[in-house]
Amino acid sequence: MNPTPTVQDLIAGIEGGDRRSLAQGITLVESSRASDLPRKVEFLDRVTQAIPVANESVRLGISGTPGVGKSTLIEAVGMKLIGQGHRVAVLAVDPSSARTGGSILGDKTRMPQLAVHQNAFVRPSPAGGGLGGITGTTAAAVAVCELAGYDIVLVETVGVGQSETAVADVTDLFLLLHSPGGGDELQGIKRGVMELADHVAVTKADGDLLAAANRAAAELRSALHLMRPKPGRGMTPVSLCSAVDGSGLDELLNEISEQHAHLKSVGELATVRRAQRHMQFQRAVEEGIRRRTVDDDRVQSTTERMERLLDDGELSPLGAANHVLVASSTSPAVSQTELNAVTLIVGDMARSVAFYRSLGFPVVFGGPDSAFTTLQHGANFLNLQLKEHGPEIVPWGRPIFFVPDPDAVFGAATEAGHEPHSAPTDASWGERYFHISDPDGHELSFARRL
Ligand SMILES: Nc1nc2c(ncn2[C@@H]2O[C@H](COP(=O)(O)OP(=O)(O)OP(=O)(O)O)[C@@H](O)[C@H]2O)c(=O)[nH]1
Ligand SMILES: [Mg+2]
Repeated sequence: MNPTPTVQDLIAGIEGGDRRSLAQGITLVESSRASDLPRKVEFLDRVTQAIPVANESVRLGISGTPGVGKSTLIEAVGMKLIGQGHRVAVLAVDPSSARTGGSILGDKTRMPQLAVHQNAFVRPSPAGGGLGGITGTTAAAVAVCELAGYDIVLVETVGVGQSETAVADVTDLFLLLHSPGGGDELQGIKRGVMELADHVAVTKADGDLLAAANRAAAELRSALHLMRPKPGRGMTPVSLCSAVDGSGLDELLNEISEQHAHLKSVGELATVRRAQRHMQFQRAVEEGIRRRTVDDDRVQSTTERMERLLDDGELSPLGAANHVLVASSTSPAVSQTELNAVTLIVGDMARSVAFYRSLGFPVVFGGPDSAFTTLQHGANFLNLQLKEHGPEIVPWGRPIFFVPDPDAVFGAATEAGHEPHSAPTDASWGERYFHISDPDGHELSFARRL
C-alpha cells in the first residue's frame, strides 16, 4: 500500500492531470469517516481556492427512469463533446444502496469509449454519507473534476425520487430523459421532477419506437405547458433523440449549450451557483448541529427526561425543547472553541495572509492587498494590521487559539513547510498545545482542553 498522499500532493497531482490523484480526491470527499473530516475540509477549501468562482464549466444533471437510456446517451454525447475539444467528467449518483459494484461495472460497459478515453473520467458515486448528504458530496466531486480540468461535468442519476433534487441542486441545467412510452408512464413522473427539468428529451426515437416517441413528445409538451417555467428561464423544450442512430443528438447539444450561454449572459448562472453554495453550507451546518446534538450524551439524557415530563404534563412542548437546547449549547463539543480576537502588527500582509491560510485560517475580511485583514479559526478571530498603517498597537501576550484538534493544525503547518517550536504536547495544566511563530515573530499557541 502506498502511504496516504498529503493534501498538497493530492492537489498538485489532480492539477497535473494524474487520474489516480483525481480518484483519491473523490474518494476523500465521499468519506463519511469522522477521522477523515479535517483532511477532507482542508482539501476542499484548497480545491475551492484553486478554481475561479466564475469558472466556465458546464454542469449538467441527467435523470430518467431505470433503462430509459441515460448511460447510452451520455456515451454518445460525451464522445461528441470530446470531438469538439471538451474534457468530459461523468459522475453517476446512485441513491439506492442495493445497487453495488455489479451495476457500476454495468454503467461503465454502457460507456465503453468514454470509460477509457484520456479526455473523459467516469466515476460512480455512492449516495454520500458525509456532512451534506448526496448534495454535498456530489457538489464536492464536481469541484474536484473541475480542478482536474474537466470543463463539462455530467451528473447521471437514476430517477427514483430524492436524488433528482440533489442533482438539480448541484448542476446548472437539468435534463430529464423520457422513454417513448406516453400515457400511464407520463402520469408516473412526479410533477416535482418535471418542474426541475430545463430540458426534456424523449429517447430511443428510432426504428419501431419513432412513432411512439413523437406521441410521447406531444404529450410532454402539453403537460409542460401547464407548468410555470423557472425564474430567468423560458418554456422547457422537448426534443427527440436516439443514441443508437445518432439522430437529434447534435440538436440536443446545441440547444443545451444555448440554454447555458443564455443563463450566463443574463447573470442567472452566477445567481444559481451562489444560491447552491449557500444552501450546501446551510445544510452542512444544520446537519452538523443535529448530529452533534444527537450524539451528545447530555443532550440525549435531557431529551429522555423531557419526554417523560412531557407525558407527565409537567412541561409544554416548547418548554421541554428549551431545556434540551440549553443543554446542547453548554455541551462540551460546543464549548471547546472559545472566542479569541486579537490584533497583530505585520510587516508584509501577503506573506502573513499566506502563512495563516496555510494553517487553515480562512480570510473573512480584507486579504493579501489590504492594510487590515481578519481571519477566522473556529470561533477565534485574528486581525492583522500592516505596520506602516496607522499607530502601532502593541499586541499583549500571546494569542491562544482553542481548537478542537491542535494536531490537525500542527499537521497543516508542517506540511506547509513551517517549523512549530515543538510537537503537540499534553501539559500538566490540562491542555494539549503547541507553539509556532508567524513571519513577524509573533508567538502563537494552538490548544485544546484535555
Ligand atoms: N432503440 C434504442 N435503444 C436504446 C437507446 N439508448 C439506449 N437503448 C437501450 O436501452 C437499454 C438501457 O440503456 P441504458 O443506457 O443502460 O439506460 P440507463 O438509463 O443508463 O439505465 P440505468 O443506469 O440502469 O438506470 C439498453 O438496452 C440500451 O441498448 C436508443 O437510443 N435507442
Ligand atoms: Mg445507467
